[in-house]
Amino acid sequence: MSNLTQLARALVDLDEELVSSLVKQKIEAGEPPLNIIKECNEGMGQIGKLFETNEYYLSELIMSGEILKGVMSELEPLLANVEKDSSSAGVVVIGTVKDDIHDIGKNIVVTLLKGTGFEVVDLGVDVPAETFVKTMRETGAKVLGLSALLNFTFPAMKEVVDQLAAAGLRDKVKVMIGGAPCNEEVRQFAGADFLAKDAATGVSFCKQIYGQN
Ligand code: B12
Repeated sequence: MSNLTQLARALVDLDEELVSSLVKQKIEAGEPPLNIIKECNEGMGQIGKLFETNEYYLSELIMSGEILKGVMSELEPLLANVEKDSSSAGVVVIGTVKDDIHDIGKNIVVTLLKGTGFEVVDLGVDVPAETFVKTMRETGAKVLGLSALLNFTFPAMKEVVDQLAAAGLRDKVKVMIGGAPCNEEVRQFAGADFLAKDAATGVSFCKQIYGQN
């Protein structure tokens, strides 16, 4: 834990005031918002580890989520301005899969996509596979983003992909997945097209699919 930055460390300590003042300082110093998010993610990862080893409990997890939401409310206006030049770049449907209510990462992706000119249909959290499929059919979107942070919700991602196939939509839709514990193995298991390790990579993928790169 010793190599954490001061900001990540403050987050792990759940020191809301220090986190807030460090973020403000960084914004004023012109630090890119995505770098600030990256630092925060390092802290969140560490909090996750402390939770796993029973040094932190659910209350600390909740608190960390609240602090991070505060950081995001500071950063959102800046993210929305990352790239303003494009008109409607395309439609992207996104949501957190069934039985999973983690949404901070997904919301970052939504903000970045909107800031890049995409029209985003955000289905929220705990979204059943049927809702994803219905929305893909209705919107004709070419990209579907699924977020999952719990190992036991990986099958829910696979369920969405399977139901897309059953509905005859699989070859019309590119599925990208994200969320801290997702890796290449999970992507293969779910049958998704793309694994995004961070929000910016997800946006690049959408640009690629909609032919902007
Ligand atoms: C905050 C938090 C919570 C908050 C969530 C608040 C909220 N509104 O989201 C609360 C307290 C509610 C919570 C609850 C639980 N949590 Co929790 N939680 C976390 C924690 C500490 C941080 C998550 C976070 O917001 N990270 C910051 C964001 C910015 O990162 P991110 O989500 O990964 O997103 C980035 C990328 O992954 C990517 N991305 C994410 N989604 C997507 C989607 C697409 C399409 C794309 C392109 C990109 C993308 O972009 C983002 C920005 O770059 C993690 C620890 C960790 N390592 O992540 C545990 C963690 C995810 N939780 C965990 C657990 C176990 C739980 C609970 C089961 C605890 C319990 N006993 O009740 C419950 C489950 C509730 C439920 N049914 O969903 C475990 C999961 C273990 C596992 N792999 O299965 C973790 C990993 C902690 C741990 N190490 O044990 N949690």
